[in-house]
Amino acid sequence: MGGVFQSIYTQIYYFLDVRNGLRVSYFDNTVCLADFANYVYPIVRKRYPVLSDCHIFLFQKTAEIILKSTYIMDIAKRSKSNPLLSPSDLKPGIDGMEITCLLNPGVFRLHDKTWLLLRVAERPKQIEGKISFPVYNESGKIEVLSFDKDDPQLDASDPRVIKYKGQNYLTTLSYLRLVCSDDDINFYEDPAFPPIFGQGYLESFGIEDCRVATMEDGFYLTFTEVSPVAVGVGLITTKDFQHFDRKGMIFPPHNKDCAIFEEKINGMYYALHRPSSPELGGNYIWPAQSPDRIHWGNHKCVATTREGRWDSARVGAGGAPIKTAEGWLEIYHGANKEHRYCLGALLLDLDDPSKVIARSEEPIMEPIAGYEQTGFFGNVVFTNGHYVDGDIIRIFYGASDEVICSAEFSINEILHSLRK
Ligand code: MAN
Repeated sequence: MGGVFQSIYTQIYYFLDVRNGLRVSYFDNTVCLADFANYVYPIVRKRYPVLSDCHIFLFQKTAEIILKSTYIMDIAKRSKSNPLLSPSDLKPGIDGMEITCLLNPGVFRLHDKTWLLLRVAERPKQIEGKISFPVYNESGKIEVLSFDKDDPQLDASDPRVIKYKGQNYLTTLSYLRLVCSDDDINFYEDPAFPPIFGQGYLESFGIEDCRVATMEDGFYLTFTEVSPVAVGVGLITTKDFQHFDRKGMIFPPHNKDCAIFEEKINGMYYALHRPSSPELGGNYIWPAQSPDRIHWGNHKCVATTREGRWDSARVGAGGAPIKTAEGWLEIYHGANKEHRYCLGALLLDLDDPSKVIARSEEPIMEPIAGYEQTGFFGNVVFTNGHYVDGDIIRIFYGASDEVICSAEFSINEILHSLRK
């Protein structure tokens, strides 16, 4: 019997070899701990019919302990309808362009519907041997720039960004576009709600990854403004998503991933943001305070990257922090040096969000589904929007920087994972 268990354990490790992709083929792309039971135990039973229920129970417990203590902490329950939206589901919003990617939506509830403020990335149909992409020119009109792919001065190793003669450009131009749904699965556009395009020089390479804070005096939209001189955080407010008040850049470069807390704490507004300090420091999460949500101060650092871990290269806030009995819960993204983007959780003090109560050791969600591993930029799960319904957080997320998906977390389950 010992030999049988020996090989079962070998088998567990074999199944758990997530990092070389085996898990995907064995687990039908959407594994979580519960699925593990459904997939693995029947196989073990079939292969070792001699095992009694008691052995299987022991096997199950051992497997769970190994799973919890080693690799799999992915506790996201992905929608069976994923991906919910792909580039071909919408018509391009800019004349002469194609939609290349749908990414990272802001999320809010309005008129009993779920709304996604999608980031839509467009570019012209690509011609053999060239890289062409749109930018806004000085008079605010779309202009297409084009480079020869074999130009020795061109660095096009990253599908998202190119470098030419020392200047960085984005390979697509992003803007924000609304879709809504009655069932969180089928999303459609309402022509009464206009898209939001970049405006002015600081948005001439587009606007990206909008967080929507639903506050008592309206919606606060924070997004990345990209231009030849900077990446910073812009703010737009609206009460109805039909009329918009543009407040300009509220966190200067280099900064992004800004999530405003949806209520005041001790009379002050708070936000998480992600300044970058590449020479001394890095890409870390910082809370800041504000009397009015436009002027921000009292900056502190709450989460740095962790060498050798899943979040070793960059971390950034997701959607608005969620108030729980145990603290403000923030689902954040972390990427390693290979640009593999996962999600983790941070728990911050209810009275003072610059105090960290707990942080995920392992990701609570990893790119393990096929649509999360392959696409415009593979191995990415990235969220900046959700809504909360009791214990459930329904996140909407960009997978592989190409398609829009959704998944659910249990708040209790996340808090439990943080207590270990
Ligand atoms: C950056 C941002 C995101 C994007 C990820 C992965 O963090 O540009 O919009 O999803 O990279 O490419």
